[in-house]
Amino acid sequence: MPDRSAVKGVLRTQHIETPSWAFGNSGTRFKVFAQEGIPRDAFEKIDDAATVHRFTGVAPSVAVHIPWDAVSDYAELAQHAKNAGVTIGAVNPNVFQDDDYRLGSLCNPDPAVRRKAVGHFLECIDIMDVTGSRDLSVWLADGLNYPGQDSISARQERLEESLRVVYDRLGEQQRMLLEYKFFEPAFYATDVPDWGTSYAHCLELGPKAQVLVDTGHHAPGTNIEFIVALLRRKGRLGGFHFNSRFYADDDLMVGAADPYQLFRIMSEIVFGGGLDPNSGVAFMLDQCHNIEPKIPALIRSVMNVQEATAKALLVDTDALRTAQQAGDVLDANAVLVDAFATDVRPLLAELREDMGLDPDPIAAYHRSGHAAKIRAERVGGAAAGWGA
Ligand code: AOS
Ligand code: ZN
Ligand code: ZN
Ligand code: ZN
Repeated sequence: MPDRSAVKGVLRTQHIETPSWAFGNSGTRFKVFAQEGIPRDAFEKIDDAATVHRFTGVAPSVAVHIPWDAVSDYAELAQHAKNAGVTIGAVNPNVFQDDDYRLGSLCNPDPAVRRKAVGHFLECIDIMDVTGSRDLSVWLADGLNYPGQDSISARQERLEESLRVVYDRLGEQQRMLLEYKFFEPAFYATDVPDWGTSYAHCLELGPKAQVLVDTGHHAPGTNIEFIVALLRRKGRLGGFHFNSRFYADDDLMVGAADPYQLFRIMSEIVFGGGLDPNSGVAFMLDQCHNIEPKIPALIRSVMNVQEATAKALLVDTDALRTAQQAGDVLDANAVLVDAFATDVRPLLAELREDMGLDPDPIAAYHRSGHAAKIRAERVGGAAAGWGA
């Protein structure tokens, strides 16, 4: 069995990035339910991310979305993050909320619109230079609603050309993470629908282009851990957008819908050496908390990732290999299931105490009075929410 203190040692080094947009108001196309105490600007979103880090100890960075988090001085934003105890992580360009993008961004048939979208990506890399961010997270809403609407292959060519310009602007230490999603907002064909399309573009672009796996972006029944294992083997797994789904891109808390799937994904990460801080696998959350309070939901999400990771680290790999080599199907499966069935909460409580944290981050947050404090402080301002 893996050694308890070694497991804790690895868990200390796993960092889980929170998304700035999860702290703002969000909703569905039916209704956005406004909450109290919501951040009024990017600075306050960073404060909330720092709060999540303060209680969990393993969420030291926050991803930003531009222009939702646009500010006049990014050095000041980065300094603000530093003072709060976190850093600015991935920069997410937004090329889906402008009238010009009705027919797409990097794949748009109009070269002027493509230039505008590429220009926004380049601006985001300028921001990364200032904030010290490593990753440009690229998700495109590009696609087609109707067969015949545009040429599928011409769009791939435009995509290739546009991504090349962006890729060539990346600095030595910077990367482009290309996210895929099989539908929505386009419903007939999406221009980067699956890991294979993303992987093909990344291969052509070069080693700084890596695939980003959003766990909510697959058809029901897709074996996500297979994708993870394959991309990891090929050295092209840039990271995750974690969330859970019952139906589509639900963006619910990671580990809520199917903790066993999350465990299987994390097991492939462990088997593939993806927890090594040098592996370059970024663990990011991409969630929306439409009806539940946001900060506790993000604390819970970080804990859920930690629990799945702890269980994956507890897999008895020697026993697993022995059973696999002996062709013992049931024993091999039992080794995995045993690890999944282990209650790792005492181990994680101990780890938190080792780190000088409260063993129960959610209870500690509620006791802290922080929710009442931000409710009082943040009255009268317009909340900076999803799509703000
Ligand atoms: C969209 O479905 C993707 O998951 C993107 O990562 C997106 O930028 C993010 O969810 C914010 O809306
Ligand atoms: Zn995502
Ligand atoms: Zn998504
Ligand atoms: Zn999602």
